[in-house]
Amino acid sequence: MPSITNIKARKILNSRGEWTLEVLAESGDFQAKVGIPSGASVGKYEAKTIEIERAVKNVNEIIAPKLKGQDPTKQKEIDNLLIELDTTEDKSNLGANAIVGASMAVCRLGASIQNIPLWSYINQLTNLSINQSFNLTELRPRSVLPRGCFNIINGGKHAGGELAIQEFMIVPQYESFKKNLEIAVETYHRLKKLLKEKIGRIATNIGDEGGFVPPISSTIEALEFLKEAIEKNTKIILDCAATHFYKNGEYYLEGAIFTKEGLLSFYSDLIKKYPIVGLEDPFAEDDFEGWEKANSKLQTINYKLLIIGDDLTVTNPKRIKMAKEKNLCNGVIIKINQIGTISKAIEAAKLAKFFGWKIIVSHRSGETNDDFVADFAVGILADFVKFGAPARGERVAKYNRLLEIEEEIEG
Ligand code: 2PG
Ligand code: MG
Repeated sequence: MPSITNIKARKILNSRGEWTLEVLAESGDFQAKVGIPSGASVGKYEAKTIEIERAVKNVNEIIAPKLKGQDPTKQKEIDNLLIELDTTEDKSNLGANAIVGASMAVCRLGASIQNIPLWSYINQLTNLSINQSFNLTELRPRSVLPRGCFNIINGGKHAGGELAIQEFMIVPQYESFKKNLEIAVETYHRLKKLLKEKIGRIATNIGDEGGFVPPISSTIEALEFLKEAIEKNTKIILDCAATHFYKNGEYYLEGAIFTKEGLLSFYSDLIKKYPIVGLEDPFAEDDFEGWEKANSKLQTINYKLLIIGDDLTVTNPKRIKMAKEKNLCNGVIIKINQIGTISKAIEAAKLAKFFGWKIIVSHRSGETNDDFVADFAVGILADFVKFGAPARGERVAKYNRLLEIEEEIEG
């Protein structure tokens, strides 16, 4: 039986110039390293990230002694140990950043010991833990990779601009990941040219996720730019991140105050006018009434419309179940660090799949060059990924890895 011989954390910088964690796991000659992402628009119900020095210490002094000697290929047992060691519901004792670092590093170590690609190893973990009653036959590996959602205009907490909507994502509709990436890149450059011609060079500055930050405050104006830049076979998904412009039952955007009904009709006008196929976090994380309205009324305009939980569901099986019971969404963002372990993130994704929802695996706005999340998305058979714009090193690392996996799978 292989056993963990070393776990060690150190601090490194992320894409926003903030300190984050790098965790190394070793088993004899095998080594695996991961870099930990962190969010800026963080949901209230996410597992809690703690201060970096404490997180490093917790890995080195509390987690490492406990994991040494354990079998790194038993991911679920490792993750259960981490959860027991922390004891809190929100991972605030040891820190979600410390726990997820150990969980991801051990996962990558397991793949390298088994000498298989990380995506394939994660696919095994996903299949092995299938609850028979789910009957998820589609969880077999398939050759189609997730479809990319490319965030090419940045607003909200990811930018120093005036747009309230956080992410304007384009979703080219071809089968091949490579083709979709090519289209996204062409569109990105077309948009850059348009912004420069119509507003000036200042409009081509970029935000945390590599999308442009034009000096405009109108959602419609941003969508008009997108409409002109995209080709016919490209759709749009918006991450509204509405929790972050919500206060005391009302929504503050574009210099106006919206009631729930007002915001709903704002969205329905957008869906009628633009090729929008998904709205992420259209209402605040606790505004269930707004969510329920969005998920029951907006599909009358486009029956395929995805209402996607992120801050609402936080990759937490309990929140996902609650959202299903209340009929709040039909799609879900999966972020490993929102829940803290690989096993729980897989459980969350499988539960959502069982409900018939679409799965979108996501990066965080603060990233490292680690491409773990690309393998994770393929392994759990996500429908979509969102890793930001096709620009900036920490974003393209993930897209480049997907290109490589597609070539690997297709031979
Ligand atoms: C989001 C994410 C990623 P953050 O809201 O979906 O784009 O942002 O990592 O800042 O929470
Ligand atoms: Mg989001």
